[in-house]
Amino acid sequence: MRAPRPPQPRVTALLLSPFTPPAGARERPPVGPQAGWSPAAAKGAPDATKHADDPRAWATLAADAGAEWLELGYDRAVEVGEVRIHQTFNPGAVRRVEAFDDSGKAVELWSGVDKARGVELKIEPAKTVRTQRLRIHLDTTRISGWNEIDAVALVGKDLTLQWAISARASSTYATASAGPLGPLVGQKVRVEHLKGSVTGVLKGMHGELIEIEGADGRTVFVGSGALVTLEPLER
Ligand SMILES: [Ca+2]
Repeated sequence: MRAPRPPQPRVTALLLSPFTPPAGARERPPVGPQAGWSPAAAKGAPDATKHADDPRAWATLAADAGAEWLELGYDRAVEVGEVRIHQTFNPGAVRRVEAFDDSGKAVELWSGVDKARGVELKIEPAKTVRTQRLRIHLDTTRISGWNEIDAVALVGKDLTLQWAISARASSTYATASAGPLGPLVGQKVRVEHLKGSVTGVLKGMHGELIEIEGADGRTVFVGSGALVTLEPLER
């Protein structure tokens, strides 16, 4: 008589959603959370090649998903004289720029259509706002293909120029390294693992670790060896 087989893990997401790269996906996706096209690529002075798809610039996960944003932090608060956005690939998708004032309130500096679509988009706000945090809103359906941003300068009315020291974004192509889970990145999922379960947004996969952001804002990593099921809650 043969010993009963141990229960096999059910990995429903992997079975239901075999990995198919999105149309137009790059041939060699980056690997790891620090990989190319991450929000961090928009920190510092411009270093990406102009008019080129370059991992030294930030790119969204999907090329033409619609509303996306990039938020940048600076060392010192200044009264905004100018914002210079370096759009190094498929420029023209920026639709609005906001600055967060000292109280944390978002103040619109500019909104409209970037008709020039040059590498450098210069915004000179009419109003006076003191800030050290900017948010750049894009409508990626305006210009097809990835709309990459290499760097954003905050120029003060005192003529000081600063490059960003921190950055975060609505999405990033860096998470394309999630491999088979790629199609589910950014979606709400329920993960059952050997010690319980967690519900939250799938942020990506880093080696053997699956990153989930819970509703309370806490980030949880589940080792793929401990994964029992991972199922999308939304389609
Ligand atoms: Ca850069």
